[in-house]
Amino acid sequence: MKLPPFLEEDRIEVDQALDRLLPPEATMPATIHRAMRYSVMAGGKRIRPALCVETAGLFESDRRAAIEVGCALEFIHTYSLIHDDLPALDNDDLRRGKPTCHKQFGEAMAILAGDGLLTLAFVTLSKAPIPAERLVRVIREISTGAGTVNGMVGGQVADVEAEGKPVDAATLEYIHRSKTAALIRASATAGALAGSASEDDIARIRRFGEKIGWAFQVVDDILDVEESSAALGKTAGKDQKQQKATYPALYGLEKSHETADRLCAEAMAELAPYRARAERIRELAQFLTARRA
Ligand code: GRG
Repeated sequence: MKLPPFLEEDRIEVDQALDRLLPPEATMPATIHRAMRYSVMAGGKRIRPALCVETAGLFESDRRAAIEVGCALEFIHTYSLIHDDLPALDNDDLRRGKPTCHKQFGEAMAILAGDGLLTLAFVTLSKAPIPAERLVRVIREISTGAGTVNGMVGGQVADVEAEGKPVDAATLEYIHRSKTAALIRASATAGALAGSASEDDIARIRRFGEKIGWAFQVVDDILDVEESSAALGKTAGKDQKQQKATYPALYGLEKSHETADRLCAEAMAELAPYRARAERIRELAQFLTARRA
């Protein structure tokens, strides 16, 4: 899919850094390194690294440090996709327009490639050129966002447990805010922390990330109903088939669009103090919530 020009610029830079940070394919044991590279380099939009780099750019910051933190986020995100696609979870054959990791390398190697990427994320963070006190906060922000308490894994657990059951509004909100918004919030906040943001700025960026991440998942639910598999690069219509807890299922499409718009407007309002400096982040937020794939 076509990305806006500045996002394409970030993507190219992030891809170069990912290539540098991933162990070469021939490194022993070669199979896992091939599988890790296959999934990371399969062509994601690199939204989480872009959010990290662009929020860092609002403040005094070292772009190389923000790129490396962004790569750690992309390793975690890719691990979550690999594991989510496994037969025991979503059982998907297609991801980023290619066969899923377990289809290509087998289930055992896909599980291990996910484990390897999660671990590599923290090796990468530990080496990022950021003052130690700030770096510890970056690590706490990201590990919490990826974790079980209001984080990505916790949200995934609630999502699995809600399958096939009628779900109430509070559970649906918990799933979306934890499964998807938490890592997106961590991406934006880590960027602010990697730069010279004040405590007020950090809190503001965290609220922005939370709202835009939540809106992103509502839009993802909508796209699953409205778009084809070819346009999405993954299997469309799966949510309904698997009786997943989604906004369209609980509220219908029209109300889901309204919710996405409202969350997006609330996120944008948090950026007001940064005026023209936040133009790229506004564009990115718009892309996230208007995207067609
Ligand atoms: C811990 C196993 C485990 C899963 C965590 C993230 C996740 C939960 C599951 C992945 C599937 C899914 C529907 C996630 C929702 C977030 C989302 C829309 C992911 C796709 O992200 P993009 O659009 O993908 O950034 P690319 O391929 O561009 O990186």
